[in-house]
Amino acid sequence: MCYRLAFLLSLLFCFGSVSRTSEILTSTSSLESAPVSPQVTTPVVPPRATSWAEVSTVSRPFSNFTGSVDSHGTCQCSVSLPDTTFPADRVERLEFTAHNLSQKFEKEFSKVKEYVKLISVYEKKLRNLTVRVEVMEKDSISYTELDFALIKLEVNEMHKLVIQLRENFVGSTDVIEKLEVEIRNMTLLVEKLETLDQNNVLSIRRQILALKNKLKECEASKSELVPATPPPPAPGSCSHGGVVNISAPAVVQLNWLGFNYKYGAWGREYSPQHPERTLYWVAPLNSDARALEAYRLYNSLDNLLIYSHARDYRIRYGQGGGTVAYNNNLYVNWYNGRNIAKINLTTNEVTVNRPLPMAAYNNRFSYANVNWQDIDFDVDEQALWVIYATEASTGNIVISKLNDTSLEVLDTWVTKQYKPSVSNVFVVCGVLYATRTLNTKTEEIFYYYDTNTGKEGYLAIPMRKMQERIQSINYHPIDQKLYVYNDGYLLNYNLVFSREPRQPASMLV
Ligand SMILES: *[C@@H]1O[C@H](CO)[C@@H](O)[C@H](O)[C@H]1NC(C)=O
Ligand SMILES: *[C@@H]1O[C@H](CO)[C@@H](O)[C@H](O)[C@H]1NC(C)=O
Ligand SMILES: *[C@@H]1O[C@H](CO)[C@@H](O)[C@H](O)[C@H]1NC(C)=O
Ligand SMILES: *[C@@H]1O[C@H](CO)[C@@H](O)[C@H](O)[C@H]1NC(C)=O
Ligand SMILES: *[C@@H]1O[C@H](CO)[C@@H](O)[C@H](O)[C@H]1NC(C)=O
Ligand SMILES: CC(=O)N[C@H]1CO[C@H](CO)[C@@H](O)[C@@H]1O
Ligand SMILES: CC(=O)N[C@H]1CO[C@H](CO)[C@@H](O)[C@@H]1O
Repeated sequence: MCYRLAFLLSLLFCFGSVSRTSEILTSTSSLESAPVSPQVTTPVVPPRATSWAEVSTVSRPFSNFTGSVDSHGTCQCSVSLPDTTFPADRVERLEFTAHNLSQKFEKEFSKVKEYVKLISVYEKKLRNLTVRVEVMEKDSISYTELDFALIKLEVNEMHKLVIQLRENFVGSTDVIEKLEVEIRNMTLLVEKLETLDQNNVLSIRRQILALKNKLKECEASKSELVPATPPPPAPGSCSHGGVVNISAPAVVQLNWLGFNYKYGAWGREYSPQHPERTLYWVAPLNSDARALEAYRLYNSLDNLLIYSHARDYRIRYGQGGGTVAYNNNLYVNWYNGRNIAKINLTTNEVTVNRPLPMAAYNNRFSYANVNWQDIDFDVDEQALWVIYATEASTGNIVISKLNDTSLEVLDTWVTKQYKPSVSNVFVVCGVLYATRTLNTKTEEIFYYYDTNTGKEGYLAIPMRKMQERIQSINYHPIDQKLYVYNDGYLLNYNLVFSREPRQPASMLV
């Protein structure tokens, strides 16, 4: 991947004379087909390098170069070059190569920095895991074999990664050292050659390059059609075309109550006023798959990973795994009805508890394979949402935007998708995505409803899972991850967004 010295030297041995003696630059962006008459030029030896003046739109001879915009708005200029034996082409190539090399150097260097960072992260994780194992060993009764199996798996994975990193790392330093030497040599070479440039061929060429750029600018300012490729969406931004793929799942851990607590939800609290906050919540249901009586908060992912500094709360009581946390409040379906409730996470007080109008409840229209989740809260960049079904919708998914303070319904959309046939849903940028089960190892994001446009349609994005049933899915707008409760395991997925703005749905329902 790096340049060889032999190649560089060969450039030196095959110097010849400059092939071109003059260049005429014109912009061809003008739509009129009027003939462009280039300025007449005579080859002469130019004076020593002088600083290059701004190219104005007025004709302005300088070092026998003229630049102008003609009556048709065409940018044009011409320059004469002296005939000389100076190997300008080759020097230029050397300069480009030097530039390439220094770019490669930068790239390799940033890689090394990244590896160093990664290694320290893994070291920390390993230390934390060791602590976890020690804790478990001391208190062996409350942990199952599975906990150990899970940890062993994680340690193994990390070990593999560290080995991989180290190999890459060694390769990189080698390459970097070589690159460094080559760049130094190249720079010296170019400098030496430049002193031999009696006729300022190089400076003229640079001026031509500058002119070419000016021409480009001139054209760009005329057409004002500058199609820039949009950068990937910033955290919390909706300047993308929706979900197009999803990563493999990362197993974060088993929920704190253990393997028997297969039902529930987890996520990271989102607050538009405090987007940086890292407050994680875990809300397993009782083993009846229905009652939510306890939840747990962690102030960081690190704490969650090692089950430390947890704050446990009891509530009386919620129902199902549709829970979400938003603006320091927990939102739940209240037990045995269509009431929805808001619980202050600082005080654990229920501050609002009111009916969700028309909502079906108590397992009337829950999700496929998941009971008691007739009412499912979701959070995205824009709002707090509640997903449910009504008798009027005959079980089809109804999406309502809520006032997160009062829990009043602000707006409602009725879809054509039957709720009990989807396994779960999440919302990103006002677009609802629904999943269904393909088999025991794979789920599929198969349906969307865009509340911004009222359009709905089908997708086919496979989503791997660790256990059979997806109990709940929650999205966090800042890290753009999904938080999935998978039969007791807490999973994380990264979403991949289309860079192009959303195109019209091709497959309307
Ligand atoms: C510099 O790199 C670009 C792209 O990597 C390549 O197309 C070009 O040929 C290289 N130039 C030289 C002089 O090596
Ligand atoms: C760089 O130049 C030094 C001396 O000028 C030479 O010893 C060395 O081999 C050169 N290395 C490369 C990679 O060009
Ligand atoms: C989607 O992501 C998966 C997992 O990262 C990858 O294997 C797959 O190639 C991706 N598919 C597309 C269409 O980009
Ligand atoms: C929760 O309660 C605390 C203490 O009473 C209060 O300061 C805070 O504003 C409340 N938070 C919300 C989101 O209502
Ligand atoms: C939400 O409800 C609160 C309290 O009733 C009210 O002050 C606020 O204006 C409402 N916001 C919206 C967007 O309706
Ligand atoms: C500055 C300079 O070299 N000007 C020359 C440009 O070319 C004309 C002939 O076209 C000469 O007369 C100038 O001396
Ligand atoms: C017990 C233990 O070592 N916990 C550490 C886990 O990692 C975090 C940082 O990521 C440390 O702050 C904890 O002390």
